[in-house]
Amino acid sequence: MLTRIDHIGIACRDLDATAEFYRATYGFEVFHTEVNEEQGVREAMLMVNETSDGGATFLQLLEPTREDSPVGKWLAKNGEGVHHIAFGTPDVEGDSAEIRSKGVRVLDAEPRHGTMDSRIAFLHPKDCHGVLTELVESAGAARAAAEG
Ligand code: CMX
Ligand code: CO
Repeated sequence: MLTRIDHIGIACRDLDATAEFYRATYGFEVFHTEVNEEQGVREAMLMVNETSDGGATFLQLLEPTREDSPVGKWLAKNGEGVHHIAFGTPDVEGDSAEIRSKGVRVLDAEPRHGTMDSRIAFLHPKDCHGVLTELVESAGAARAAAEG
């Protein structure tokens, strides 16, 4: 069951300059930074709020590490802007299977490594009315579920 918005992914050309815009304009501080070579991104997570299931809601700023990555290709075509939305779940495998059974292409046969030790899976934007959609099982949400 999807329980919250985990993050909104925003493609940018200059991660540090974009993070500074969010700090100066809204007061959002960088909570975490990471390079995810598998996804081809350098990213910064800005926390907007915490949630009761052990997860939180973030903005995820994404700078491509290579031009042929999903974000690199998307930036070349569209310029900077909102790239994807991500829903939080305590059970990414279960939700992926259920959503797949409804005819939506799940791009990741097995969940992949996401930011802050989360486990993630993407849904094809063409099956989601044009919105690239990510499912996220955060390490914190998984812990909260295990503790009951
Ligand atoms: N949102 C909406 N539509 C998108 C999209 C996006 N982010 N990215 C691509 N599309 C659309 C394109 O506009 C294109 O549509 P048209 O055929 O109508 O022009 C179509 O999908 C195919 O696009 P493409 O440029 O040829 O790209 P690919 O098919 O090679 O890849 C996708 C598209 C979604 C399969 C790929 O981007 C992907 O696997 N994404 C998941 C991984 C990812 O995005 N990682 C980065 C974020 C990491 C993180 O959040 O941690
Ligand atoms: Co994301």
